Amino acid sequence: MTFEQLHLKKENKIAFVTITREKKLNALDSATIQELHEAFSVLDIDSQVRAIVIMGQGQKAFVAGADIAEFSSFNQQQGEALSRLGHEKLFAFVENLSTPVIAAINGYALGGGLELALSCHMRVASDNARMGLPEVTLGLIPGYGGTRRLGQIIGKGRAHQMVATGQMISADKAMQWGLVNEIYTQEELVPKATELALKIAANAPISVSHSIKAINAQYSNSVESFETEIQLFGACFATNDFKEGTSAFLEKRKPDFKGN
Ligand code: DAK
Repeated sequence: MTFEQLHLKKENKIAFVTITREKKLNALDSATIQELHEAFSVLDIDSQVRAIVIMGQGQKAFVAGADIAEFSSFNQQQGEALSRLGHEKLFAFVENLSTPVIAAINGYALGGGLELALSCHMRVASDNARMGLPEVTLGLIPGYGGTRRLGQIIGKGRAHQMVATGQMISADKAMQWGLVNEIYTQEELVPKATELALKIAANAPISVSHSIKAINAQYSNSVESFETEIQLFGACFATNDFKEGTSAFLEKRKPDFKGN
């Protein structure tokens, strides 16, 4: 299986998935989302793979968000439809895999990038990592499950703060808030994530996969919350502030939001 946007390696029952759009800070475009879906689908049924580590290429970013250039011209229907597709192909898909996925956050994890990490079963980070959901600075809200999963992991009040300010937090703060399980130096990050994966790989695979299902079941009693997010996210695409926010980013200037 060959990929254009990913690199895949398997070693000692661990699979390593690296997103290779380093020049765009590994931003998630639809081709990358599709490839991730294919890679995770294949790895999840590979009996030789007991845990998966995902990271971004380079030292700067895990994933700096969904690809703003790709969605800046979308309308409400397109925004809503693509949010739904993203949930199915990647975000809910990863969360519900039988194989545990560890996000090794090696730099920026922003917007859809942080949402991808939130979908993973565990998160470890390098000490230079910066995490945030900056969607409100673009005239959007998180559209890939962030409004549900962030609060589940760090608590409602902190989730409101991160989403409403759109500000990034440091690796230290993320550790303090329980957003990541461990922090390591950049050099240590992948070896330590591998160590964690190997500990999981030594355990009974069916027990591990059932434990994922059982833990997820405790948090998924409200299917409607994703539907609410999808519809409100789509509605943002009908606003002038969304056009202003994404244009300002692409034109490298500050947005001037008018509230309509
Ligand atoms: N999308 C597209 N390109 C991006 C990008 C992104 N999210 N993030 C970075 N890049 C590109 C930059 O445009 C630049 O490209 P060139 O100009 O070199 O061609 C290159 O990556 C390097 O970035 P910078 O030059 O900006 O690097 P700096 O070190 O100066 O700054 C930064 C790093 C991470 C602070 C900055 O790049 C930044 O603010 N990036 C954007 C962060 C962000 O707002 N992320 C998006 C969050 S919103 C959707 C579903 C979900 C979503 C949207 C739609 N649909 C279903 C339609 C989710 C939205 C989000 O994720």
